[in-house]
Amino acid sequence: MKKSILSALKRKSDLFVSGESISNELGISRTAVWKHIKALREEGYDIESVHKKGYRLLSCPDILTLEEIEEYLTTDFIGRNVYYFDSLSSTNNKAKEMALKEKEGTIIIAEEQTKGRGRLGRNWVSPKGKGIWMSIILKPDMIPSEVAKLTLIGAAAINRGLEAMGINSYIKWPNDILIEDKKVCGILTEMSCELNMINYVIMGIGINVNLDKEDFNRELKDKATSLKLVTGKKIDRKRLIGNILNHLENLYIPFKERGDISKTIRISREKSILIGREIRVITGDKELIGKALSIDDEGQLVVEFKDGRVEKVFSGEVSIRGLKGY
Ligand code: BTX
Repeated sequence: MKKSILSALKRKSDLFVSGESISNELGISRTAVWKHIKALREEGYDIESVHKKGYRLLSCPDILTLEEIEEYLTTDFIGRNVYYFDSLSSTNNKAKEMALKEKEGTIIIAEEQTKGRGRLGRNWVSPKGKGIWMSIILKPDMIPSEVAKLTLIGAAAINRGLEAMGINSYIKWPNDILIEDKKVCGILTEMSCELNMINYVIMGIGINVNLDKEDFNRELKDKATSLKLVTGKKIDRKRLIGNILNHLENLYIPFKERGDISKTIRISREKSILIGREIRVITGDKELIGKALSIDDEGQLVVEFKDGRVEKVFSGEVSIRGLKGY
């Protein structure tokens, strides 16, 4: 009901809607309308009420509920079911708890994470209200070894979503997005599978949107940045989520239906920060130095090592030589 009232107010944008018309349209009492208006105000909606005129929506809060992001979505299923939390330990953990019974495309968003995770048990800084900390539940019908490609699809979608906001970024294969050589976003893809089938995949995306300098601790201040810091202005998180999810669905569908990742690969190559650079490849406790030559059609990084061997790296840790922390 609260959602219907909000839609009625949004439909009229800056005009008044009378309490009577809302109560007639929805078949509820005027007192009930008032109660829902009060609840909306508590969520941060600025609603003016004027005697004999009714209610007028003055502004919406900067929150990432479905009601707030859906006007930016053109997707069929990704982001059409949203679970929104004020605080979670990790959206990936929550998504895992829910994944089996939720439909594909469901997303879990939190305003803050108290134990946000990176790869290999590393920590992901996720301060309240300043980023996009979300996990997307996907259920592709394919063999588990294909899952690494989903991270590339996620990275390409984020790159395109940022571009739609006028922000240029680079992809550090396989799971980071960099701007000005600093990390602005990371992807953590996790899955549950049987020998030959995937039960579900959780694509966790963390984007530093409106973080300020003081949100980054000493370890991060030289190697991480936010969209606000690089553009010098506050970025609309709702529009950004919409752009990313729209691109994600466009890139995901051909992959899910036909195994086609050609468009993702094109973006990964065009926006790669690694190709042509000296890199370190870390596998287990081994570290090798080489030059990133290209990304092949399967999404593997082609590296020429110091001894002249040319090999494909499918997943793993890669850092750029000479760049702090990368
Ligand atoms: P990663 O292992 O590639 O990167 C983790 C490393 O990045 C950390 O060790 C630290 O050096 C650095 N780091 C930590 N926080 C930040 C930050 N906010 N910005 C830039 N650098 C940082 C990358 O793992 C994958 C991160 C995924 C995060 C999302 S958020 C939603 C979802 N839920 C969850 O718990 N994780 C994912």
